[in-house]
Amino acid sequence: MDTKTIDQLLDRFEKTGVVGEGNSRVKLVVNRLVRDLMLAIEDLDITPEEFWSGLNYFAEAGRNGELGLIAPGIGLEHFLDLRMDEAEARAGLKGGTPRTIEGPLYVAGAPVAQGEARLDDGQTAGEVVVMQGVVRGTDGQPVAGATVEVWHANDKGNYSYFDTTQSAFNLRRTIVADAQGRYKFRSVMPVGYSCPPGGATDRLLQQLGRHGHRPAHIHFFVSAPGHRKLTTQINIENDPHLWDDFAFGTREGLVPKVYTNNDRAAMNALNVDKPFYEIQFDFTLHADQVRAPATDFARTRAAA
Ligand code: MBD
Ligand code: FE
Repeated sequence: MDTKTIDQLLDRFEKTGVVGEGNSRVKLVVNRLVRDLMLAIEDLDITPEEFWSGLNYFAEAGRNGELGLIAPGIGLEHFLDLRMDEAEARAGLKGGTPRTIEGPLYVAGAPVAQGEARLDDGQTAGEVVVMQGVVRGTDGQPVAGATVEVWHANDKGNYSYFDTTQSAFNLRRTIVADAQGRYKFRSVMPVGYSCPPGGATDRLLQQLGRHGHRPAHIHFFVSAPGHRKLTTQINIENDPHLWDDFAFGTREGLVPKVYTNNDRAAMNALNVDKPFYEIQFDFTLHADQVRAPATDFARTRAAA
């Protein structure tokens, strides 16, 4: 079918069964996506079998909660980040800690701690890591009382809540920075996540000739009144997948040095008998900016 015929068909569809105005934005977006899909079916000569297998594929992915994993896996979540970067640049925003994808594994409602927290429940295997830093504005001034939400995987790459073998909110906290903008936490070193084997995302990636692994990382939402919410992650250096992330989340500026602390007194203070890791990382937030799209946009998330 040629494009003109497709457009005539769509024109008829859009005028059939009309009972009211509907929502103009939804109409615009849906009509566009349907047209793009029809053009793709035509150009690629997508067979009925392929069409229905694709439809049922998405149905299964939805039933199994994997749509939020397919979005980063095909690069769409990173694409949204790059578009937000462009919008901020157009609004004249410069500097600030780079954003990167949230992913599908945040859970709202983590315990709140003042200044410092221990993220692991004491029963979680893994090497001890202490991470700390300061939240600042782009003017370099500390942001007193900034909120640092942190979440990460355990030493098997699994996240509490989704992995029901872990205790509630294990490796998840909301840390309120002190009057000098400082936050600090102790936890256990995460290992990179892998897509559930045999699941919708994993099978798709296999067909694309790609793996479903992420490098080890720690997620953050950093927010404060008068500032743009920052969604980001740090990556653990030397991970084999550091620059080969199936979700395209690794960015320059988000790979801090990981130090090994083997000082006996420091080990005693943490009650550990082995050297532990230390990471220093400061966050820089942009001030509120009406000329750039909001970064604290609504998104349905798990809550416990
Ligand atoms: C993750 O842990 C993650 O951070 C992303 C973006 C996708 C899947 C799993
Ligand atoms: Fe993650």
